[in-house]
Amino acid sequence: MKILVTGGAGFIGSNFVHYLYGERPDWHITVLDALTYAGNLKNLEGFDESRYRFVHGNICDAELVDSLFAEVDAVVHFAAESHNDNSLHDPRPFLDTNVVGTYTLLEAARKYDRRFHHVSTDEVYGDLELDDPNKFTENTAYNPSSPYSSTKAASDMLVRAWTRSFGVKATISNCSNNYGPYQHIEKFIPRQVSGVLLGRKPRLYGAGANVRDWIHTEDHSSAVLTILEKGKIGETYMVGANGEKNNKEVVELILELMGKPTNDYEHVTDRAGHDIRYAIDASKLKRELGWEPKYTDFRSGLQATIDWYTANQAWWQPQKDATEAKYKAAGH
Ligand code: NAD
Ligand code: TDX
Repeated sequence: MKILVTGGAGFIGSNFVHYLYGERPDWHITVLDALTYAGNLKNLEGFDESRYRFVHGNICDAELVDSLFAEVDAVVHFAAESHNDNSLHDPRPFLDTNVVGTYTLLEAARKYDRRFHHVSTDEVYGDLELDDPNKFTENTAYNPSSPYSSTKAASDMLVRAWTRSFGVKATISNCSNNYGPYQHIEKFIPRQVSGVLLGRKPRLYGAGANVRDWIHTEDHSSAVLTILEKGKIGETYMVGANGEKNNKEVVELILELMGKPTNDYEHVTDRAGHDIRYAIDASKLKRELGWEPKYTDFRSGLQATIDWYTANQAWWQPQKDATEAKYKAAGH
């Protein structure tokens, strides 16, 4: 099996490549990544050249994409502009990569009749009230809030249309918030952990009541591989691990695990259009494909993540000042 992984130098993509490399020793992996601010070749060290190659390029480059699709059997598509706050400041790259990039890949999947798995997010469904007993399912109506989530929703729609109209052999997964190693320090958990390591206080948007449904990135990887191998063409699968926590609880736990007073944080300007709550019902994936998450103890998963950022300061330190300068300009 020869597989192309787009966005494999980012957070979830690189964790997936490490997972796949360990789980499927007879597969050959090609990573296509543009190495934007979010991509880092240090995330992809230690692979044998006979089983892995890196291609530096853009998913909007139709000629390059065509040549790579010609050589592989299947594609897993992680590449995206992924940060909501960036999308509020400058939406254009989100349109280019998330919409035009996905379109470019779909045209190649159609031409070469390649198996295509599209990695998407629960944010396409908008948000839930804090007291809503329902969770997102595969049948929830699309209702995205931000430029980021609207471009991901658009990309999901393109995948569905290319499957129905052109017979592209595609599946889609919509996953909740991931955490774990190699996550860019612009994101909530690594921003706070790296800040505390530098003696700074965590910064909570608004009151901190917003809820996210956390899943360890390794469980996302196992879900994607399960869907790639066993998923039914044309189907969508929700991916989540019953990890609902409000942001204040997460900050307090980070402070506790890092030996600081649990009230030692600041409230800062809220995000415009900030989604209240995400919650995933992953029962279809469990029932139909037999997937189960393994890393469901958030406390120990968070402790391991804190340990990783503590041991890998050289990995994140070069990006800290530029990341915080962007936040300062936005009042966060
Ligand atoms: P990330 O920002 O860490 O990584 C994105 C990667 O894509 C980077 O390596 C970047 O260089 C690459 N990239 C960006 N534009 C590109 C382009 N035009 N051509 C080629 N490569 C390009 O993102 P992530 O958090 O790892 O998210 C990966 C995927 O998972 C995204 O599709 C995202 O929507 C989805 N997702 C993320 C989460 C989450 O919690 N982070 C949850 C659910 C779904
Ligand atoms: O400093 C912060 N303080 C804070 O309170 C930051 C950076 C965030 N927050 C809040 C906003 C959110 O409620 O924490 C929560 C998580 O924020 P992000 O890490 O920016 O993630 P989110 O906006 O929930 O989106 C993430 O999950 C879904 C990923 O970035 C997306 O790519 C994925 O689709």
